[in-house]
Amino acid sequence: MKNVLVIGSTGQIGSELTMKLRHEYTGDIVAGYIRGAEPHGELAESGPAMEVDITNATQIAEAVEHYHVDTIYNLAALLSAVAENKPQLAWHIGIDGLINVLEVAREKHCAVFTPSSIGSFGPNAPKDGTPQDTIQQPRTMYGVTKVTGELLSNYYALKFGVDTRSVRFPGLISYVTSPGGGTTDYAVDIYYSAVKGEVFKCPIAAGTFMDMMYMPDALRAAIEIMEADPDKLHHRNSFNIASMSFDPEIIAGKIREHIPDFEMVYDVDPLRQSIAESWPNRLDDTCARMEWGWKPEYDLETMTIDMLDKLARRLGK
Ligand code: AKB
Repeated sequence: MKNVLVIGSTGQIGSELTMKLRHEYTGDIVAGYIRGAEPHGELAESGPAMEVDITNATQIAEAVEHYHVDTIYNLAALLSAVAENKPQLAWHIGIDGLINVLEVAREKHCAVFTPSSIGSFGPNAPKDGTPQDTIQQPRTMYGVTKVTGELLSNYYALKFGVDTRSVRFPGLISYVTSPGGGTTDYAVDIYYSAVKGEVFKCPIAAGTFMDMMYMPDALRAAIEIMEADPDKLHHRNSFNIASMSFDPEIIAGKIREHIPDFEMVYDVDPLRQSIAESWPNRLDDTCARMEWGWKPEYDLETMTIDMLDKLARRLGK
């Protein structure tokens, strides 16, 4: 049995992770939300929900006490492009919020998962096969909060024995909840355009490679890392994980294998393009594979088949 608090439960990852945790564990899986982003439908009806704003330490502590929470999934964050426009808010949520979570976890003995990202690397990290341990000097506020979050989480593990763990997520692709404000969002939006029969305007230039992952693999990673045997973990915050890397031409070509008249034109967004160019092309995830048995199940082909099928059903196409 596990009692889990998911902070940011109505976001892109949270909405699916909360439901998966409810299917896998018998305890209370609490959907933490902020005002204006309340859970609806199955998420609201299938388990407890509570207002938990990550910037409000009292709300976090109350939820943890009330539900005897042993594990916190901290999914509150502004994605990379939005964070560049609101850097102070990105820091407030990403770091002041994280300190709140870590302090409650220290006092109440909770384990904590806080995702990092490919965005924690900057232009001077090796671009291909980016190693687990290498230079992390991001040029974005999103990346600054991710690197700081990794260091802070490791600090709480070493200094106070808080069981903090994390993975560096690639761009996540899902047909359930849209991301919003990320640099990798185009790889979700392209499927919507293809299924709707629209011409896709791509904000990222041809030849720009980034790591991507299908949501079912990402959810499994978030659960498996928290269940991993701690004695086998040499790293904690945060593990490189990878499953596929492509540029806009490759994903468009893959979609055309299924929808031959799909059209894409380029309308490059300078902000997103500069962020994408500062990120790795492809991470090396050997340490995750060796330390806790990480293995992705989806590649571009199997993800594309599933995305097109599920989206066609959802959009009635
Ligand atoms: C973003 O694009 O900001 C995120 C990420 C890669 O962390 N999807």
